[in-house]
This record gives sequence, structure tokens and C-alpha cells, in this order.
Amino acid sequence: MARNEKIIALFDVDGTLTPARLQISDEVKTFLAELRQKIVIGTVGGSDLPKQKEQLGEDVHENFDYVFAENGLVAFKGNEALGRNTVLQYLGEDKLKELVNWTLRYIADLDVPQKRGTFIEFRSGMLNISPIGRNCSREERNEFEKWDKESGCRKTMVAKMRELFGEKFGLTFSIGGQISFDVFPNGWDKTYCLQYLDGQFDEIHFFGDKTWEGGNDYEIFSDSRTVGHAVTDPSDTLKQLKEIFGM
Ligand code: M1P
Repeated sequence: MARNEKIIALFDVDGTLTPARLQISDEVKTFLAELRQKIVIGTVGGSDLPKQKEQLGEDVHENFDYVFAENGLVAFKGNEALGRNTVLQYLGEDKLKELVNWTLRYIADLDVPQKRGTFIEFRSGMLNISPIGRNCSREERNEFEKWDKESGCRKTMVAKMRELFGEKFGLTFSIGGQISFDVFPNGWDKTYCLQYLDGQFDEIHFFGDKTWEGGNDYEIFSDSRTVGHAVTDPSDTLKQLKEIFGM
């Protein structure tokens, strides 16, 4: 049967296609290849493109019709780049410096059990801020996640930053992973990628694991242009795909 070019399924990466920050399994990869015979498929992750490639494979552009990294700020259809927008262009040097300086001061005063390196990762479309530092090991990352749940470290920091910079700079703060949170201009959440699909599809399905308000899948999950599906992990994603697309 010919593929239905009017239906697309978009997938979050961490917790939806892969365990957090780990690689896609052969089972999921094979299943998606079969799904792609029936409909169009794409990724929409919060992480940058190198991280998506680490997790989904260097051949990600061959295996997905659309690849959206950094919420779609870095966008590809096949190997063709569709667009790129930067947080630096949006904020300008002065505001960016104010934000970075405040963040580093705040983290310096935090009593996090372990501190490593790369507290701010500067990406095209967002800043990724981590109180432990992105250089931590997998074990340290898991420990931090547990401690963060008890202490509310990220939630408190996000609330403070929202109060100080949310309205002033027009920024959104979103907790999407285990050790960090993302900061980006209002509207540059995962719905940003939908502009590249407008008018081309009858149905845009979205699958994500952080679909609650404040989670980084919330906006696209609840957007009127998509049919949202909340999943708990990659095996649940496959289960739901089988039910929806009769595989
Ligand atoms: O895709 C979800 C998140 O994955 C990473 O989060 P962490 O390192 O905290 O587990 C980051 O790439 C983050 O930007 C992204 O939203």
C-alpha cells in the first residue's frame, strides 16, 4: 500500500524514542522503519543536533523525513536545512550577558552535592542551564535527578528566573531532562517546528513523555494543530503506535 503523505507522526526523543540521553534500541529503530512505509515521520527534540545524532544515529536524516533539533530552531527535511534562528540574535549581547552573569552567580551560591563543568550550554536557539554542570557522569546525573526531586533546586531556580527575566526579556523556562532546564524566547517551544509543516498534512500526531504543563512537550502536545499522545517510555510509544496505526 502506498504511504499516506498526509499523515505525519512527530516524536520527542528522550523518554519517548530512547531512555533519557541514551541510544535508540534496534527494536524501536526497526519499528519506525516499518511505520515510515505507512506515514511520514519526524523528530522534535529539545537537545541540539549533535546530541540527537548520538542518540538516534549519525544516519538520522536518512531514517526520518523531518529532523527538528532545539525544538525546531534547527530544522531539516531530509538533508536539506530548512531554517535556523538564534537566541543571540533575539536577545543581543547586553541582555545575554546580564542573563549569563546572573545565572553563574546564582549557581555559585547553590549548595548542590556535586558540581562539575559546563553550567551553561550556549546553543543556537536556547541556553541550557545545569546546576550540577553538563560534564557530570551518568551516575552523577542520576544522583542529581534524585536530589533535585527532593530539594526542588531546578523548580526554585526556574521560578526565580521567570520572575526576573520572563516578562522583561520575553523568555520561557522549561524543564525537559534530568539535570538541566532550557531557556528560550517565548514561542520557541516545540510548536516552533510546526511552521515547517503548515498546510501540508491532514493529521500531525505528536508523541511525548513530558506533556504536563511546565514539561517541554506541553505546548506542542496541547496545540490545536496536533493530535497529542502522552507516553511513558519507548515501549509505550510502540504500543500506542501499534494501536493507532494498526501495525
Ligand atoms: O530532550 C530533553 C532534554 O534533554 C537534555 O536534558 P538533560 O541533560 O537535563 O537530561 C537537554 O538536552 C535538554 O535541553 C533537553 O530539553
